[in-house]
Amino acid sequence: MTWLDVPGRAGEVAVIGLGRSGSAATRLLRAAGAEVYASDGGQGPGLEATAAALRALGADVTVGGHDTDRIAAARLVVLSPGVPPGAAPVAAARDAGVPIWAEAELGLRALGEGMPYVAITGTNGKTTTTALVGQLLEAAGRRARTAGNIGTPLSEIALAADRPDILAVELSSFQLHDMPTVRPTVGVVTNLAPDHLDRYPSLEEYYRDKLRLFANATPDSFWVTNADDANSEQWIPPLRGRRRRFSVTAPADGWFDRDAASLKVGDVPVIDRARFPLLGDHNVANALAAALAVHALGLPVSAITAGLGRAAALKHRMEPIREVGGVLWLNDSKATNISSTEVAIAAMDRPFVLLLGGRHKGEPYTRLAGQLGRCRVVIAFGEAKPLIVADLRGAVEVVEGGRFDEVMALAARLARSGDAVLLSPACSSYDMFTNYEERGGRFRALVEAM
Ligand code: UMA
Repeated sequence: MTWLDVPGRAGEVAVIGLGRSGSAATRLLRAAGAEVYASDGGQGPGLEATAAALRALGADVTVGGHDTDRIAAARLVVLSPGVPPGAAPVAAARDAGVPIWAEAELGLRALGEGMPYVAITGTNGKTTTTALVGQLLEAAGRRARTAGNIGTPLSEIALAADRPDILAVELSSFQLHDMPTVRPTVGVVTNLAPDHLDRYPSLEEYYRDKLRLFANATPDSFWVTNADDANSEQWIPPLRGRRRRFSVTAPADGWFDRDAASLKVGDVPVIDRARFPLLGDHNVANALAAALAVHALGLPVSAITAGLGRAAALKHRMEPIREVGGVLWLNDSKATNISSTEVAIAAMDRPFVLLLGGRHKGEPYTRLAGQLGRCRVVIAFGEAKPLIVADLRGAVEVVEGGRFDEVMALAARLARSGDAVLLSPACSSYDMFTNYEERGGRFRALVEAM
């Protein structure tokens, strides 16, 4: 039996969605000699180009729709994370009893049981934590790669000629939903908070997908969880294996000793807060999570100290762009839910103008109301504008913005020297942009043009 065999089933593999994951999965499947039917419901020149490249590799590709009968007859479906479980092609596969694997499941199976990986999930901070784990492993001389939701599909790693010796894998709830054999060497949950209520019928179902990370826990498993997060403490059950907790408020396995201004693993100082370059307590928590994860793998504290000292802010995550006329412009476009924006607000140490808006994801904005003490004004924009205005009026001054360049010009007028302008929208970007990266890129371009 090979990594691709599904007991009792034969025929072609159906790949659904041809973004980064579906495209990489199709290439991996073709390289493994499988017959592939790949389809995408979208249209456009980009998808046509992808389709042509995959056809050249011998895949049968449809764009602009899915042949659901063909998908229902497949031996296996490989699913892109952005395709919701209720979508017609997914429902067709499920109703016909076809096994469904997330693209990440496919990639990890291809890499084989021998590939160790740290898997990081959670609502917020998982990308930063994944990047930090990757940096710490590299600082210790390991040939590490980051993969998964952070950007590079696992299938792409599996296809690459130079095999890493360990991975830092970011997993979203969408991916975990269809990963029946996930079994990380070390698993990290950064925190659990409401998100994706546009896709999940309830919060419980969203959390349940996150908790699938633990489904195959063994006595050898290693888990890192957040002692400060009441949701994690409540929802994560007792686990097989060893569990370590991090805290920025009290002594724990990994903790922030505020009096000594030092990040510690147990009693051992790892790095002074002043030497760790990322802004905000939330990034101290991410650093502690990453430190505990690599410590579990046997990395020496000296390597952790060196790696954390060299950490750099990721794009679109509390990323300082530059100061213009005494106003600091901060790009936190990745904040696509309320709790992520709460974290950004908590990290602000000067007055700020907050750019809030985009496509609404289901949670009320009233939760932000009590935290806007330093906020000079909120500029509401995008589809969520009327909801934001209704939810925050009375708590803070709210003005309405139009197009994104007008929002930026308005922010420049309203901010005073010594302020910051914070793009931390608490919404997805899909009403005005292709994705959050494009939104953050536009923010940067407009600031650079000032
Ligand atoms: N599509 C269909 N049928 C449908 C719905 C969509 O064919 O019913 C097609 C679309 O037309 C599109 C394709 O599916 O062409 C897109 O697939 P995708 O949304 O899964 O996007 P990918 O490019 O494969 O990117 C995915 C992740 N995207 C999502 O989970 C939405 C990327 O995470 C990830 O980096 C990438 O795989 C590599 O692993 C992004 C993300 O926003 C950053 N993640 C969410 C988050 O962090 O909140 C979960």
